[in-house]
Amino acid sequence: MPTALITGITGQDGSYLAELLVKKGYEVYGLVRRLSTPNETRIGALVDDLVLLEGDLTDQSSLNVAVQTAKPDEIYNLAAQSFVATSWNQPVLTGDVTGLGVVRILEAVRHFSPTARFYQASSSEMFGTSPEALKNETTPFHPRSPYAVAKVFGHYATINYRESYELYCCNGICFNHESPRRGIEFVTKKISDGVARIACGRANELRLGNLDVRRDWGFAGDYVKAMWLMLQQHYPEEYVIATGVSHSVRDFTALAFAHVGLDWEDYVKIDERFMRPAEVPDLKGDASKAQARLGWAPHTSFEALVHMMVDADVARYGHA
Ligand code: NDP
Ligand code: GDR
Repeated sequence: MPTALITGITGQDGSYLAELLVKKGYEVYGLVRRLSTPNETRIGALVDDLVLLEGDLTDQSSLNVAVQTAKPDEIYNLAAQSFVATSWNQPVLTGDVTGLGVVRILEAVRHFSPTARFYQASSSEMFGTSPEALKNETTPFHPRSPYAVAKVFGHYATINYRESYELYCCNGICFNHESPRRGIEFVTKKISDGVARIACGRANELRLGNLDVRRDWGFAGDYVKAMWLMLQQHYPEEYVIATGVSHSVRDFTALAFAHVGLDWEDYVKIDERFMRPAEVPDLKGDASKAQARLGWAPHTSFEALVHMMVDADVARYGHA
């Protein structure tokens, strides 16, 4: 039975990846940090199939112990301060967790499990305002937030440990991926939740920031399959994971409201509080390398994703 260790198992991607690996017959360990109220809602249905270990990406000794305990064949480093907007308010913490945290877990791998294969959750945010319209593995980075800067650090640390110590380390450069399990502060979930609350009579407006911004949105359930595939190859490499199509926040909003028979313009208000100090206007990825080498392709359309998220929130609140 292969063994995997997932940091960030309580997050959106961690929960989908844990499900995938349990289904494949893995013994799955998850790193969970101490919180005053445990946050295991996303993995609640799976908890009997997992071994949860206490640890934190800011604490080297807890990572060492987690790696020594799990003795993993594969390590997926998904833990991060992952909300871009928060990274301007907490830049030091973001750098510590999202950037230096990668080096801490790589050090644990190097010393205690050097044959383990390591996946780092890199991000399309690293491309920022890089001028190429369609970003691929050779596109230069121009990060635009403390979060993206930290991710660039983690990305190159991963490559550097591969080159310095011959570890099997790779980066998945994932574009935005969403699901009904997305955290409430991210724009897609904020919209699907807001639409459901309005449709169910619990709210009468939705406040958003920049509606012109475009993102390449896919379904998280499709993206975790690519993470697993990256660790099954002969050689560790970087892969862009994306759908190749971008839509605006306005497009997402219009489709979500239309799904419950409402016109978004009757409910949406622009709120300066949700504008960012430096924005990334458009992100669109070219996943042709992943398609050719991993046989990976996204299976969920933009429309299906929006409908899935709205339906899940409407079901949660009652009836539309
Ligand atoms: P989430 O924000 O849903 O999950 C983040 C996870 O990290 C949670 O389990 C959280 O724990 C954990 N975490 C946060 N801080 C620490 C810490 N100090 N020590 C240990 N664990 C910690 O993120 P996603 O699942 O959406 O994303 C997974 C990874 O992929 C992240 O690294 C993100 O930056 C990256 N990424 C995500 C993309 C996306 O579109 N979803 C795209 C590209 C990259 P807790 O539950 O306790 O808060
Ligand atoms: P992002 O996701 O920053 O791309 O990072 P988010 O959903 O927060 O923002 C997407 C875009 O929407 C614009 N926007 C708003 N965003 C939020 N959160 N709230 C609003 O009200 C709002 N209005 C407009 C934002 O300005 C932005 O341009 C996500 C995270 O998962 C990262 O961890 C990951 O690395 C990247 O995706 C790829």
